[in-house]
Amino acid sequence: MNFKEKAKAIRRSTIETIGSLGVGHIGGSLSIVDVLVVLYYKHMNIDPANPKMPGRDRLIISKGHSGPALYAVLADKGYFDKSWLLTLNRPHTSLPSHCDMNLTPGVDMTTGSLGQGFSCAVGVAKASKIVKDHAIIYTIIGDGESQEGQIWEAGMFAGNAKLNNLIAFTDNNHAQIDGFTADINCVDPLSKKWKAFGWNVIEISDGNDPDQIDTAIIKAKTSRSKPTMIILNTIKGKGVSFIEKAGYANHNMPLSQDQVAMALKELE
Ligand SMILES: Cc1ncc(C[n+]2csc(CCOP(=O)(O)OP(=O)(O)O)c2C)c(N)n1
Ligand SMILES: [Mg+2]
Repeated sequence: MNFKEKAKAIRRSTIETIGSLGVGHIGGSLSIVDVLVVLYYKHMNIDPANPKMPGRDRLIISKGHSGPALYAVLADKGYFDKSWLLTLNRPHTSLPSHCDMNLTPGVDMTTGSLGQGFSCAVGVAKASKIVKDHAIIYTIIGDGESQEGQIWEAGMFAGNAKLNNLIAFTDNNHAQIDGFTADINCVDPLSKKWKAFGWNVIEISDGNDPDQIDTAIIKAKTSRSKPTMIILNTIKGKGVSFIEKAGYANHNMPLSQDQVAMALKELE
C-alpha cells in the first residue's frame, strides 16, 4: 500500500464531499487523513461487508466534526456507495457532519460533543478486556478538545485500569474553532500530562507522515500494561495550501466551486 497516494485520494474525496455542500469542517478533517489511512489500510481488523463483526477493532473519532474524512475512507473501503458522499449533511442523509453510529455503516460511536467520544472509547476498551475479544480500540481526540475535563477523567481511569488495548491519538494541529489553542487555553505539555496519567506516550514530529504513524502504532501494540497516547503534530487543513494558510479560519470553512477545483488540482 502506497500510503501517500492513498492519503491524496482520500483528501480529494474529502474536498469533493465538503465541496458538494459548500461548507464544512475542512481543517480538522484534512489533518487526520494520514492516521485514518494507516489505520484502515493496514492495522485495523475489520470487515466492510460485516460492519458489526464481533471482536472487530474500533475507531472512535471523538472530535466527531471530522466525519467527512472518515466517510471518504469508509466509502473507499466499500462500507457504502461513494454516491452517498454527495449527500453530506443534507436532510435525511446517512452522513451527517458529525459521526453517528446509528446512521452510517462503519461508524463505531456517535460523537460530536467534545470529550464524550473519548470516554466511550475507554469504556469500550474496558468492555473488550472483560469479554476477552482481543480487539484494539483506537480513538482520536483534538488538542482543543483536550481542554475538556472529561478527557482527563477518562484518561485517569484508562491508566489505572491498564488498558493496553487502547491506542489514542491527539490531532495536535494547534488550532481550535476560533483561535490557536495556545492563546485560548494552552494544553501543553501534553506528553508530560499523559505520562503522569499512567500512559505510554509516543510523540511524532510530523503527524501527517504515514510512515512515522505506522511505526508508532506498531510500537503501541507492544505495550504490556498501559494505554498509549500518540501525539500527532499535524497541520490543520493539511494538503491544500490556501486552506492551510487560512489557519484556524479553516475550522468550518465555506468552499466555492472554484476553490474545490483549485484544491483538487493541488492534490493531483
Ligand atoms: C462540548 C462541546 N463544546 C463545544 C463544541 C463546539 N466545537 C466544535 S469543534 C470545536 C473545536 C475543537 O478543536 P479541536 O479539538 O482542536 O479540533 P480540530 O482542530 O481537530 O478541528 C468546538 C469548540 C462541541 N462540539 N462540543
Ligand atoms: Mg485542533
